[in-house]
Amino acid sequence: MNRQLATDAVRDIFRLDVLSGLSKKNKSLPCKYLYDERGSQLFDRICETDEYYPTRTELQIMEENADSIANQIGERVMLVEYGSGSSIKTVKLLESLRDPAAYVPVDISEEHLLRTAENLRSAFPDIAVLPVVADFTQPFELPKTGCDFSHIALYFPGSTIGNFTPAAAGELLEFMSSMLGDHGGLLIGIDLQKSPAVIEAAYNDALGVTSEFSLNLLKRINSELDGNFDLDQFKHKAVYQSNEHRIKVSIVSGRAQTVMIAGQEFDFEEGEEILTEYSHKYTIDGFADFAAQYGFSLHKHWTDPRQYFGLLHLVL
Ligand code: AVJ
Repeated sequence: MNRQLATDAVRDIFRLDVLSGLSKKNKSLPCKYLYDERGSQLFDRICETDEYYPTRTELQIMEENADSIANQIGERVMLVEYGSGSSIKTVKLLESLRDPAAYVPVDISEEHLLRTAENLRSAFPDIAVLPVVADFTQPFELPKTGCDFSHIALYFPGSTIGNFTPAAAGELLEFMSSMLGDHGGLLIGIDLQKSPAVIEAAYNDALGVTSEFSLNLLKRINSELDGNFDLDQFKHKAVYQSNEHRIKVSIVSGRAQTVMIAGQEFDFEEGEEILTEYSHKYTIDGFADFAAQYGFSLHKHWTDPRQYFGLLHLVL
């Protein structure tokens, strides 16, 4: 497939997903579409806000346990990262691993991915950096490579698993286990349950970066799908749902209004919400039990002194 056809196909799927999500009684949009070029940049800025603790906490855990993590993962690994974004934490991991053979970042945001891959190539000339542009929620192929590696380690940091409903997270774990075969393991970051006030603040930063990140999805629909969302008439909202142990992020219509997208009309009532993201919070034991249903067992885990975040090494 040439590049233009590939781009058109991606655009078609985006349009179909948006039109079907907004046609439902409870409107929703898939959170993976938050990460266009601008969205990926905004996410990096979210990680810099005072309130958003997950990224810096996970990084701190990696820094303080680098040797122990590297020992668990083993030598000559092919590290496959799901949803690599800017690979901030990966640099730390690649530095600590023993003689890593290859790094395969997988991400939906092509430009961002290729730029990051280029930077890592110059920083780590001895590691084969093999980026894959893919939606990792769908099965994808690992790159064919001449480099010899002894096993695969899947790296799924950032608590991205939290965006999945338990059913979808289960499917992903199943797919991961099929990719791993008998060897290798999964190093996964999960955001832990804690005071709802701390969690809610992380998704409602005072500078409004998270709000801009959410509303950027409407901007993207306007420019890529010929939409006419009036961005001043929609608001970001994030609340913690204690029973489900999750943050629910939505975009709320400020008034009754009609929006045109790709030639179709969508009516909004005042206060009507578009669900854009869930971010589920787990306990270490809760997640280990969950993953056990898909054949994984918890080998070792690391956390921070406040127990805000967990990094788990699971093997089949
Ligand atoms: C990248 C999915 C982990 O759920 O915390 C951050 C995304 N959304 N602020 C999260 C996000 C709003 C983030 N993940």
